[in-house]
Amino acid sequence: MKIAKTLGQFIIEKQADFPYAKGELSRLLRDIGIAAKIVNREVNKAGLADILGEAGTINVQGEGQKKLDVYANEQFISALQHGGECCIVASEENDECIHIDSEISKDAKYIVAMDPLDGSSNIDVNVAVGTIFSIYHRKSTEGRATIDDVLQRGTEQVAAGYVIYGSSTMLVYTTGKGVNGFTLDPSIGEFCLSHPDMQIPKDGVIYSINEGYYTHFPDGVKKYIKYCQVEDAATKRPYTSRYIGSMVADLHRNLIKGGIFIYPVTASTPKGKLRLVYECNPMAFIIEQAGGKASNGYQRILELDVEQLHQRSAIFIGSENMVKKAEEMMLCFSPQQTKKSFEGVVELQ
Ligand code: AHM
Ligand code: MG
Repeated sequence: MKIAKTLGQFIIEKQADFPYAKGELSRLLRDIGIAAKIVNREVNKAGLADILGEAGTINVQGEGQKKLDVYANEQFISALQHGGECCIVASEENDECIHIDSEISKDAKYIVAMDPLDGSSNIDVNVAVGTIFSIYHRKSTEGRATIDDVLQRGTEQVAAGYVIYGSSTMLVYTTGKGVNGFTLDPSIGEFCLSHPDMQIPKDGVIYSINEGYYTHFPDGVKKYIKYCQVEDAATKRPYTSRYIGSMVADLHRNLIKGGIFIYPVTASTPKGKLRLVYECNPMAFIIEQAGGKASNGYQRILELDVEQLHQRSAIFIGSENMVKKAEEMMLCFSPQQTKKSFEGVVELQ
């Protein structure tokens, strides 16, 4: 039987891609991989352990937290604290950044932003959930790292990835040199390289959007949905609608099969729902590295100004030609009123 390459072996092999690096990024990725395995263990037995249900706390977005959100948050933070390569962590579950001030982290030069358990409303019904992470270099050179070190544009990311806890568990990441996917082999407890050099098809036949909010969508989005539904053999329309409600799972499927995922501004979420720092930017980096495109309908996600930790953005992400088509519809039917509003989110006319 062929022996698969493990995540650890792959990371060491790829260290040569960064001649200036001394192994810190490799160690940081390893720490994230370890935390992912621990969270995976708990997610898998969620139905057995007394871990389902509300934790009784409310996060900064005002949403009820599930116990597993809290657990995943603690595991990732603790792995980063013990690893010594990260000086500050920004998490969806914490109002403020978490400084890591331990002795081993005093020279740490990386910043990690993460959504420890994305799509957590799906846990109770055994639907795939995920972890999203994004890694930046610390910019400041002295004293404690600050929020300004975290508020960097998506183009500054040095690595990003996600873990999908699905029918199998996978870790997919990029360091800006393509995208590679690893599947957890539970028998040996290792992530093994299963999807080398992932490429998203330029065209796809899947569109993923919560159509329940249709009447609240901008006209450009409504027109794009109608475009997806029209019969046209040349472009393989009508397209298929698939929406899990777990961004990691929806995007993972579209990355492999081709497709577009849209979470636009809506009447009730006028700045979009998904968060720029730890959801949109890392996913945009991964999808671009796989040959796809990510936009807020008008501008490249990775170039949006980041003003706030929990800033939201609209997102149109996936196969390049599908995103281009959706952008055309936005420009034509929902043109930008102003170039950019405060949070990098466009105002609609
Ligand atoms: P969460 O980070 O609180 O889990 O919210 C993010 C999730 C995404 O995974 C998913 O795409 C979206 O929210 C679904 O939202 P909706 O139920 O409004 O369609
Ligand atoms: Mg989330």
